[in-house]
Amino acid sequence: MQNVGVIQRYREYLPALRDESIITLHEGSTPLIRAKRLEKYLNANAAIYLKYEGLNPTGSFKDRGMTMAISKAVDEGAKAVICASTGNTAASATAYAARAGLRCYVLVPKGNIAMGKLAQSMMHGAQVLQIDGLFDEALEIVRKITEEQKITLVNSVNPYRIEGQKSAAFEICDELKYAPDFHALPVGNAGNISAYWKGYREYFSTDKIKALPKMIGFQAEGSAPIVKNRQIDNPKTIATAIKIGNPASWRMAVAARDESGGLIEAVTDDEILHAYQLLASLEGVFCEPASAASVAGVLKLNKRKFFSNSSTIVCTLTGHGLKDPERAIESSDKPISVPADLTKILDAMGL
Ligand code: AN7
Repeated sequence: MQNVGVIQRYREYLPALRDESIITLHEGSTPLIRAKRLEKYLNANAAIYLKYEGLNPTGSFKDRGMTMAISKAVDEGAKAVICASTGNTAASATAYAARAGLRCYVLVPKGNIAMGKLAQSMMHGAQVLQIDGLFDEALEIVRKITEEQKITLVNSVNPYRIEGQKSAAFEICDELKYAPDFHALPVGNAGNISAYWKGYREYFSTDKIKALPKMIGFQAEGSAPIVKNRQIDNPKTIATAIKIGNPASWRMAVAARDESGGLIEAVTDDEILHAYQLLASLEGVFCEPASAASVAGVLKLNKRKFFSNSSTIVCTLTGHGLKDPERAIESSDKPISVPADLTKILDAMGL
């Protein structure tokens, strides 16, 4: 069956749009992968699923919201769009804007965005502005720009982004035929956890599911404003995607946590990198470091026997590992150099 994209698949749950305004790269319908080797490793009597959002067209979950935000911009006659980004929003916005024929500006924190994401943004013909500053400052600036200029803001403060992103929760329920007991996510600007919670609640209120999941979110220890309940002025983490000190959807994320009876906790960079490597080596699933925060959090909670027997846990893996090749190479054993000689190669292989 052809993947028609998020808007056409879930149109009845989304704001109205004219057909001719729809801009899609056939995002969504990503795999929900059972992680049996990870379950065994955890010694957990739980079913763990990975929602592999790295398989969206630009390699992250942002495409779900971007198809909606860019289509709405087209519907409303916009000529240009702008966003601040730690990388993935920029990669997605530039691709969808290119497809729509819209001008696109992206502001990214210089030196703090993974190479793959920068490459994507540069390829799609957008104006890429690197600022000497943090994501939080970039977001403040683009908000000011869009108050004064006729440019549409496509960060997740644009409500259509959340509308599109909630489709991931629908897909999980459609596939499992129920909602998981727990849904684990990395939390950065806090739009995605809010979007999933909105999706689950809508399915609950239309009787598509009989129970709601507990939302469990994870921030990086050095960049955990929601956990610490205060803005972080100098956020630090190797997971550059979630290096955010003052999340735009802070209040919505706290509501998702509290209404669902879940939690938002911190995981260290070491815990993130450990989960990142485990996913690749145990499950064959390559995600970017920030994405692994969801699994790092599940590992941490599992150690303190947080999950009851036979729970179903879904972990969203928000972005593809190829986004950040430098981190992957840094985190792995180096390849062995050998001459093109059979005997020497067999010797190196230990055979
Ligand atoms: C891989 O691209 O904020 O909590 O500007 O790229 O919804 O912000 C990215 C965020 C998790 C956090 N995982 O999601 C941006 C940006 C990855 C991400 C998050 C991001 P939110």
